[in-house]
Amino acid sequence: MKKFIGVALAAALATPAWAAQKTVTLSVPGMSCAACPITVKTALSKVDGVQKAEVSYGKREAIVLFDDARTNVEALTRATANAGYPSTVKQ
Ligand SMILES: [Cu+2]
Repeated sequence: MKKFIGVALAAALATPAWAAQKTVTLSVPGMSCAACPITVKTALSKVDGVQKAEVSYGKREAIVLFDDARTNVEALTRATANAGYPSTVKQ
């Protein structure tokens, strides 16, 4: 228990004070079957700084929660493109 608290504290201290969680919605028009969102989600989840990725096949979009001190929207769209699904930011 004591060790767990120490680790959590170290992680909290390592996070810069200006780090902010941001959410972005990406349009991913290339998804063509129910398995595609799994590939997109895996690609987004592998990006360092991504906390959560929700991919909707029906809407052809991905909602990504990320730490903007560790990654950015460009890295996210690059990750989906590298997985075979180019994406753009949905306004
Ligand atoms: Cu598919």
